[in-house]
Amino acid sequence: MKAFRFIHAADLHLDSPFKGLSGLPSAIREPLRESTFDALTRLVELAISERVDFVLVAGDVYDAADRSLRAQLRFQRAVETLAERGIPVYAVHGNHDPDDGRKAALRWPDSVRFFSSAEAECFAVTDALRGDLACVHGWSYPSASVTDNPLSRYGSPRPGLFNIGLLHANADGDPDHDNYAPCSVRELVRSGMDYWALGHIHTRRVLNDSPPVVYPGNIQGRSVRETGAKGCYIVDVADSGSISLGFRPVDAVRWFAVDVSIEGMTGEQELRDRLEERMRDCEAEAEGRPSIVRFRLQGRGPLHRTLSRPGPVRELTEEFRELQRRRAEAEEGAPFVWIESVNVRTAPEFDLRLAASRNGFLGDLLQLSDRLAANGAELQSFCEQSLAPLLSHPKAGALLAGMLGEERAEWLKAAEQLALGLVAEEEGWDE
Ligand SMILES: [Mn+2]
Repeated sequence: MKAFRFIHAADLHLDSPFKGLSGLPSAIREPLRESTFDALTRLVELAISERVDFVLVAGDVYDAADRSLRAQLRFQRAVETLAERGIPVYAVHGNHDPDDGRKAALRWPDSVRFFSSAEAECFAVTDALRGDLACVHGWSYPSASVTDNPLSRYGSPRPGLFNIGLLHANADGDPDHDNYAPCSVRELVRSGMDYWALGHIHTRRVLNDSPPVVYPGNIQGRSVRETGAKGCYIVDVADSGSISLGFRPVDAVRWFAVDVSIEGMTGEQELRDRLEERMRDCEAEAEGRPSIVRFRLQGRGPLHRTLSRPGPVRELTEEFRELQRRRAEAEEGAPFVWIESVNVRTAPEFDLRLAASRNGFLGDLLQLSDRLAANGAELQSFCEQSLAPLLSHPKAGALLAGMLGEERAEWLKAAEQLALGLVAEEEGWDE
């Protein structure tokens, strides 16, 4: 077998809209809006500097089925740049950019292969000097929702070649993602392919070592749910056939979710110092990139009293943002650390729950809260009843209905703590 190396990337989501950020200062918003494109540029630079033989993209090249022209032009430019260096690109389309989506009439270089959605295809990767290096099997989503097992479409591996399966799918049914093209890791392992280049799950993970079954994750985090380094794998296949993987970050802006405990803090200064320290940690970890961070304040302590009013946290956040905005405006590409939000989930130093459980009225309230927390359906209908006037509002209702699904457990906890806190204050428990 001939030695070669390739890049396995997935879920480029080019031109992701980054909703909800319209209120950001432009020096913060623009790098974020450009981040999926900048990550693509870094991917191309990496392919060239590492002299890879080819690049694989395992679906969701574009963020939306109606693919913006800008996204298509940027991808075209990327494959053209790679073509000039003799690096071909193999791509399948996934649930975000299915084959029935809107496509601009563009001229693509011969070096890029978009796999058909009619049937799985198999392309041999051929090097002018070394001959056939590998064989890439792939298939694109015909429409957004593919719910049957895709494996039956894939042909058998070609004997004598290194066989790669390029597939956008939810292997082993990750419950956090839409269950498109469900299949099992066992089936993939048994298929006879030498490497499974998967896409769809945005978190990087290696599901099997031999043969490798791999999700590289997306190349750029798109929200606070997609934190940490994002990038691709460089895969080296030795002439002995042994395979080694190296992760390489290419993200342009990095997201962080950081928990901070208020335990032991007595005043605002300590909170400010701690947040500043954590922002410096983010900056160091982001290695020169801008970062966006969501803080979650947790734990028990005397500072809870200050934090239970919205003012102090908001004002502290605004001060930090102002400094970072100035920094971003002063220098293009500055590694600013923007605070996305600060969620307060703290509790008073004094264990209100314990005290309240001994109080008749509050004891009942806690029992109700515990029962609702343990029963999703009951909590759902409780929230619907309590929020009925808001839910019937034409605009607020739709917004709220979406949040109700995801955040009702947090709302219940917050309501419980608020009720306990108010009664405790009234009755002077913690004094
Ligand atoms: Mn995706």
